[in-house]
Amino acid sequence: MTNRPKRYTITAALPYANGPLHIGHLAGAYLSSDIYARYLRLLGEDVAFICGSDEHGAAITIQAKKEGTTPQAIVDKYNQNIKETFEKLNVSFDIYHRTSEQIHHQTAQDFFRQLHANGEFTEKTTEQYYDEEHQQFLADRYIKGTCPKCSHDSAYGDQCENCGSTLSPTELINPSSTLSGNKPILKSTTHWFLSLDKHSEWLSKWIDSGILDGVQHHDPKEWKNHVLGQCRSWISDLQPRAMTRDLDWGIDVPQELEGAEGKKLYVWLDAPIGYISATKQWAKDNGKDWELYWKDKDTKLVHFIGKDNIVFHCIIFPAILKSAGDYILPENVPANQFLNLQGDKLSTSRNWAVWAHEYLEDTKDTITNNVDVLRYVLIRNMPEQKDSEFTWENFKELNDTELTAKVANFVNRVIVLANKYYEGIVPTPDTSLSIYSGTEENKSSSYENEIAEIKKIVLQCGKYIEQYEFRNALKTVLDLAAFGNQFLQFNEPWKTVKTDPEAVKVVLNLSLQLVEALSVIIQPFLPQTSERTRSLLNAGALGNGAWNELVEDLKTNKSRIGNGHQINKQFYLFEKIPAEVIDEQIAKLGKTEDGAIVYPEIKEEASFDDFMKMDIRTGTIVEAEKVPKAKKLLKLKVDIGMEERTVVSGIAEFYQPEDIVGQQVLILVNLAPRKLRGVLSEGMVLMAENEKGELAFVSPQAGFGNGFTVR
Ligand code: B3M
Ligand code: ZN
Repeated sequence: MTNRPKRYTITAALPYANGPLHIGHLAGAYLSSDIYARYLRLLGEDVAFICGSDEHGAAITIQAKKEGTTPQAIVDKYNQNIKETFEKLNVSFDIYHRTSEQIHHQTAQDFFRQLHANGEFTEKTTEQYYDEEHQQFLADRYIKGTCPKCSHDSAYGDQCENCGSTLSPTELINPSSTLSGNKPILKSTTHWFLSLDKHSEWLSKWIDSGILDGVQHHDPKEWKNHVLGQCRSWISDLQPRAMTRDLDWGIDVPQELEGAEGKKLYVWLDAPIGYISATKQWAKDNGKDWELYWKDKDTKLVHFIGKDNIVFHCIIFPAILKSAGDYILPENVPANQFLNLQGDKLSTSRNWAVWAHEYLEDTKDTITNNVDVLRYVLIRNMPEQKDSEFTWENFKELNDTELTAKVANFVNRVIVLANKYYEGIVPTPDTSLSIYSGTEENKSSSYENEIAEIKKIVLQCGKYIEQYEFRNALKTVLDLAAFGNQFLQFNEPWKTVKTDPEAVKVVLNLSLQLVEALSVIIQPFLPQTSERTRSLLNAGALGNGAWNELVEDLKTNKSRIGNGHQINKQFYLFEKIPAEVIDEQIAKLGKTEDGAIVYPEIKEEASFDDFMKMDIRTGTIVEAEKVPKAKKLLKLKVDIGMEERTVVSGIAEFYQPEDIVGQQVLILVNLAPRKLRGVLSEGMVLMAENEKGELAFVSPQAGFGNGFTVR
């Protein structure tokens, strides 16, 4: 074994308490962190697994406005909902805290004071967008506009969700306030900026070589490429970043500081400190010393997050931790990418999502072991290195062909045969007898060799988990079940039980040991299945250190399900899913709870003059081609009567260039021209978008001429 740290602090991104959890969240930060924490506990390690609700920031206040209620009511409602869902999914946090707790406000303010005292801030007065009607500065998410990078028309002030670029509000083209819909004005305001630029030297050394204060802190080769890539592109251009906001919801800037009135801490300063406050609370409740988990060099800190949180955890939070004093930094940040659903991006507003709490409710009587089926499918498809895809068809397929046909089938066969031949009493094997191997047909083997095979798989599984390769790790669990199935198949105890009963005792004893090993290594992934399997074996609950004990026992050939032990009667761990159950789930996508389609909200009122400003005309596409290296964009030539216009249009996912030449369209011809991927776009072809995000042309009646206005 490699040198292990004394303890682990494992964090999972604090979900915003502004809505329920969907499968994208689970496949992002939560199942990965749960596997890792569970595994380490099974190794007997000292683990603090930390999470909680992120209850501040515009994500909350915007949702409150949408639901016509207060931010407090929103966070109370969703904190409860999220916490319960995590419990039902058996995500094993040691604490699920809230950033609204007093202990957190205190901790975050103390950090701010410390950074302030250490001279980490500069106060700067800058011009920021302000909504005159609402008399409010517009932070990040309160501003929408066209993305300067990909021309997506509803990018936020801090980020474009279409192309993933990080933005600042003033970069947006045609910015508008999400509060009033008005064009915001610029107004000056003073804020505290964290001088990130001062930290770029040690940060880039730390990211690139893993060296911190002259010593090897971690091996950067163990970090994911996409994480390192994002970090490097940020480090090359570190700018001071405002750590306060003009808001009325959040943690107050310490009021003794001059100019603090009306200012709140930036949510990305506040939220990560939430990991520390949560640890304090947990330590207090459990008689532990929180400082060991955040300050002792022999503690390994790992942050589990989704890819949209990388810079905050790899650059900004480390800079804060280091500036504040003697805190440790993360040894890894194994961020996951995004999960898509049935061929499209997850979208909360279009209800293109599978909500965990709804799934659990919908399937509790129709899918056997429904919690673990969902966990299994999400781990099998975890977006570890690149975006991945969830489909209900694949969900059924994996349940039927892997969980049912391999795992449940193997365990069931062993339990049934042991009950049938020995009334459920574990037979005593003559370990000197020869039997067939589970690895290759007709290969003769021994009890000892087969135990060694099991051990190999168990060790491989652990190795993968330590490398954050959870998909591969889960595959080894499946390998163990497949190995067991083959072992039975090659030995055919049902044929030889009469002719060679002594060999059959060896085969079934070994099979029971295999089932027990399976119940251990499956635990980090499918905890309920582990429990159910152990109940079939009539074996006790797995305690801390159980994985180590298993490995030790496998090394010394000690049976873990002893001779003469009484097991229980069979029941199925998993069963095939009826097609209707899946069909029902597919039908729900893009609809509200009562089956109605989710229509976009009606926008703010526009005046007749606003409308008349837009010059919309009839036209016909006369040429179309792909834009190189842009999978969404087509370059079109549109005939508008008096001339031809070049337009770059984001429709490539729905239309082939050759199919749309001759298509009549409506085109906005007086939109300010702009360059996209080096091509000057001189207008916008109007498209209708449905609840699934599919696009369709809007055109005049066939044969209507080009160049005429629409009004
Ligand atoms: N709540 C962002 C998110 O949900 C944020 C994570 C905070 S982690 C400290 O994507
Ligand atoms: Zn964009």
